[in-house]
Amino acid sequence: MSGRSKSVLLFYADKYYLLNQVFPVGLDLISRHVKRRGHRVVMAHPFLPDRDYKRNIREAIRRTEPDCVGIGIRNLDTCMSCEEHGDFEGRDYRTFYFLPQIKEVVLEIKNTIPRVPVVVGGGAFTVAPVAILTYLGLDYGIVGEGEEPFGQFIEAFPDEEKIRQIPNMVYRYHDGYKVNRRKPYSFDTDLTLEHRDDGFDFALQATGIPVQVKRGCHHRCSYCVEPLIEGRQFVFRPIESVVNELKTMAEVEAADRVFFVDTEFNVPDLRHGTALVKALLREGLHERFRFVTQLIPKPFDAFFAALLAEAHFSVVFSCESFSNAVLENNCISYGEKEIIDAIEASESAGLHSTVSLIFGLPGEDYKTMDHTLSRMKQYPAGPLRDYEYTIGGRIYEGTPLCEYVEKKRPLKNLYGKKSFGYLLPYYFCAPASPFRVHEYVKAGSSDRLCYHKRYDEGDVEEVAIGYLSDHGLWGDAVKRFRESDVRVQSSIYDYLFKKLLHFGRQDAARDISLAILENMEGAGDGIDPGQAEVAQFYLSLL
Ligand code: B12
Ligand code: SF4
Repeated sequence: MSGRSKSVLLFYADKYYLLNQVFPVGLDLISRHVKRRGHRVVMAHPFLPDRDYKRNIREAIRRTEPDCVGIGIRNLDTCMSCEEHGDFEGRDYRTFYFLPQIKEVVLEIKNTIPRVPVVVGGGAFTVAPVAILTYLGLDYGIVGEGEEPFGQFIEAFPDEEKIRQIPNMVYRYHDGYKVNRRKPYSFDTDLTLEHRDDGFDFALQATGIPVQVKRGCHHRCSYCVEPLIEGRQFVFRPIESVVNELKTMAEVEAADRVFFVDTEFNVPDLRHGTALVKALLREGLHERFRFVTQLIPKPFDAFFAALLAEAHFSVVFSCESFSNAVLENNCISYGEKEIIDAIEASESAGLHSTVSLIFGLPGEDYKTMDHTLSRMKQYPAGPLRDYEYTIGGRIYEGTPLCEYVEKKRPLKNLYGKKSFGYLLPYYFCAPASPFRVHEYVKAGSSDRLCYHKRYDEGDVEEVAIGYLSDHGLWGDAVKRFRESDVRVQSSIYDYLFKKLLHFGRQDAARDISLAILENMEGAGDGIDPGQAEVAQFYLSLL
């Protein structure tokens, strides 16, 4: 470390976390790195635990008195054009759009501590850094992998000359911004996240423990931003380092699901994935965890499918379409045959797969949609297979789809608004509008799909209680639990009870058990009666 130890506050500015709790793994890596350089770091969520984000922000600032604030921007929007409960809509599309809320967060931070530097980074930020900094009215950002550059920034600030030398740095320059060249990344094998930030424990149980095995993707699927975020060159993490991390987590974390968060688990070939899965089996980690990851249908074979099944994986195949015309049109590296082979190989191996599709990409017409729908009928959803789909291609800056739209201007297929950096939701959709394509697909497929997420008061309350307990705010967690209705109590009871017990708070554990039992009497339908038995049983343990 150079200079004095600094206090750093990292905000995970993802409001969608209230609906879908994904652990902030990128931010946690940054936190670890900065701590190792000798600084103090606190990670917080601006939208939790209170409904008033301004209060959350002011409270986090009061507690940490930061010398620097980092904001992680993971998602700009949900990439989905037909969200039933979305908060942003236009002609024939509706989605969740997060940037306006992030701007409010920034304004509140700036109002509270105007002299403290704010640095933004994260996957979504990396896609359109200049437009996002302009929109947010901020001076600094970091593109790509942020550990080292963020550490350097903290130590360099306020020396502008030094800041300008930092790789990956984005800063004001003349009338605009300058984006420094990205430094090639390598995994820091000494810096494994063997213990994740406790403040977001709830997410580990909800959507699994994220673990990255490599970075990069060399493909050019028209709509995809991932090569922009992670680069086209692959950077592999030594298998031993992944296995060591998992072995430690097996001891210290309660969650039993691991999500390998690579772009695709099987690019560029099967070698690294095969070596990893064999190591998981050798170490018996498949007996402790279930694993989830995303794959493309090629390269894939029966041997690999069997290996994944043996290691208790379930996989999500990015297939996009069964139509070769659509696949080719979008520079997708596999064809229908490879998709079918992968589906069949998975089924034969007993490997659970989710087939992920996009309807409405360039080249789509009613014939190609009918073809995909007929294949979905031929390979229907069942115990070993699910489908999920989105409609239309979200046009992001720098993607081949964006270049295509710029060049060809297919006006009749464009929905939403073109804006600087393509920040506002903007879609290509053929042969009709997103809503119409959605209707057509729904009529042609009865399989369960996913447009129902919304900010439900009860769910948010559950997440807030989880967050309070993750932050050791026991009194507030118990108070909030007592004030919640029985549905919320029922969903968070198990989690809260175990946390309280783990931290030696028997009285509070008893308190919430008695509260839920009292509330369950006469609660009526919709509440699992088995819950009362669980609470009785837990009480008997105290
Ligand atoms: C795995 C994954 C998932 C998994 C996560 C599983 C889990 N348990 O973690 C699942 C399938 C659940 C998922 C869900 C969603 N995802 Co997703 N996901 C990814 C993926 C492939 C990897 C993310 C990841 O964990 N990377 C590993 C970490 C270590 O890397 P990182 O985040 O980039 O962090 C580094 C840098 O960005 C930087 N950094 C990060 N934060 C900060 C902060 C500061 C201050 C600084 C300086 C730097 C910095 O440093 C970090 C360390 O090097 C990305 C695509 C990608 N390749 O990035 C999409 C991606 C982020 N997801 C995306 C989307 C849209 C979603 C959903 C909204 C989908 C949906 N409709 O439901 C949800 C959102 C859930 C939520 N609440 O956030 C989009 C976002 C697009 C956009 N521009 O808005 C992406 C880019 C995919 C895509 N092709 O478009 N996702
Ligand atoms: S969709 Fe998958 S294979 Fe295609 S570019 Fe994106 S990450 Fe790579």
